[in-house]
Amino acid sequence: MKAANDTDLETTVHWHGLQLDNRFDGTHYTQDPIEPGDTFGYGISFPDPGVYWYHPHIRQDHGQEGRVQREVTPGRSSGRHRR
Ligand SMILES: [Cu+2]
Repeated sequence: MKAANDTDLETTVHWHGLQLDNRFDGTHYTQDPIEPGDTFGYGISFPDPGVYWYHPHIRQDHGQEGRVQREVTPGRSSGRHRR
């Protein structure tokens, strides 16, 4: 997922409910901010059905957030519970 910062504030995108590399977590502890006009590529995937959410980490986030819903695909295993 590519995040494009079209605002005039630096930001990151913080993900909730995903297992991901720390460098893609999107907090200021793990990532340098995305400067206005820049982009950042997040290496994320959604192997399990569910609802996930994300929001910007900036000083004034104005309650902005988004959701990602990964639906169950009939006949397809997530691969996480195979033996
Ligand atoms: Cu968060």
